Amino acid sequence: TKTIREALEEVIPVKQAQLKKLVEHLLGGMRGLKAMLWEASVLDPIEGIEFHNKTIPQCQQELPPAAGGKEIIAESMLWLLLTGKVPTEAEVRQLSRELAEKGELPEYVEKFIDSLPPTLHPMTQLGMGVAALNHESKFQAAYESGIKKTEYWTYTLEDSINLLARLPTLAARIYRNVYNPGQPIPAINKDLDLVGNYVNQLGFGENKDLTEYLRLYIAIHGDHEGGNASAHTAHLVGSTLSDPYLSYAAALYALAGPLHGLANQEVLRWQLNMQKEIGGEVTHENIKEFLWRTLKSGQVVPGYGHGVLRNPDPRFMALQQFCDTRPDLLADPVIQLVKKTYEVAPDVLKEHGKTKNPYPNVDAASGCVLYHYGLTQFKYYTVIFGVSRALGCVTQLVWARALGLPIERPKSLSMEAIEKLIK
Ligand code: CMX
Repeated sequence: TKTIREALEEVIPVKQAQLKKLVEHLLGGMRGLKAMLWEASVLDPIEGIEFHNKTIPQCQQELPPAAGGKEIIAESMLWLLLTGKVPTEAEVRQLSRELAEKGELPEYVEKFIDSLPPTLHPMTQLGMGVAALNHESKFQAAYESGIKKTEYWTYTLEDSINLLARLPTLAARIYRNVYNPGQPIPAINKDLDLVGNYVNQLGFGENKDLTEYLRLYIAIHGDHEGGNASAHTAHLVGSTLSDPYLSYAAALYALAGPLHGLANQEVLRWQLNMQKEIGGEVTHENIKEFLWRTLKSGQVVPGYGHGVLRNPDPRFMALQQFCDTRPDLLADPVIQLVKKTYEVAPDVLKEHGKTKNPYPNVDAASGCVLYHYGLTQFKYYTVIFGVSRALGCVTQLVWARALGLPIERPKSLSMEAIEKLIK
């Protein structure tokens, strides 16, 4: 008698052989398949992301910053994503105040998060906290009481604003519990923007440069059209009329994968290993050798490649530009290493010949600046991405309900059915 494992060991090679014969587009992760409506942003393979037809430099010019700041803030970006319009400064300040007023966590969520082991990955904790917030869902309560389809979007918007308001408070609490337990967390300042409060609660409020960096970081990570794994997950789960909390919790677990948002944690680990191996003498040759060692050991070069982009990611360029204007960042050895890696990695990846995009994506640059400013716990980096990506995901949830989009239900095929189709 076979065990179930032995039975499976027999079946897997047969199916693997069958799979090899099948056409690529059906098996290539749906790359290039046009199958989703997503209003807020469009990703051009060459030009990169545009938010309602505005490039990142245009957004940097047009969107109101925080009082006393220069960079785009989350509220301005959210307004643009949701409405397609550039907000006035007064509109942005009003939105900041609304978010600050709604930012406190319910006590049961605080207790729940505080009860988690600090060894549990911060991303796992974030998803759990967001899912628990669904206890508060106005959409779910209204749905149970029997609302009309035309009213769905208003409750979705209310949940979305509450979620966005609480997400940084939750993320900061996780940071404090894991890395700085026992220290009091400052109260939300109602006159400050969302990210200003987030940085305060993380314990870095004195650092104005880090605050500005995180404002930019969170605004430009906010949306990357609909097909990326986190956005698509939120959209799929939301299409079942799960509320924004549950939809976004699911999205966070897609973001937590190393091929997606976790890459920013991986990049820093990899660059620090490179620094350790290379030692004092950082040359293009040394970096090249390290890149080849990574590739020959069968690993991907983290922070390089992309499912859609075929040029350096403009988000990477925007973060590099932030560094270029600050001498302390330019002098940092890890930031210099990231820059030098960018000078050689595309050619190495081209020679390696596998990836369709040998250029850096946003994750190649994002972590090293956090590291420089003392936010050195790189397991936490994807959480910051998670605070940001909610901007685009909730925008789509609101519009999907406003437009009455249906539950997603694509057709799948067995191998036999595919073979019949292509015969
Ligand atoms: N290093 C080495 N090999 C790479 C590579 C890289 N950075 N990027 C892609 N490849 C390989 C793929 O693994 C694939 O190999 P196989 O044919 O053996 O499976 C081949 O090149 C073709 O892949 P592709 O079509 O160019 O890329 P995909 O669309 O399949 O994947 C991505 C895109 C981002 C997952 C991939 O480039 C990757 O793994 N990059 C490193 C991880 C990373 O930086 N992820 C962050 C992306 C941005 C984000 O979502 O945050």
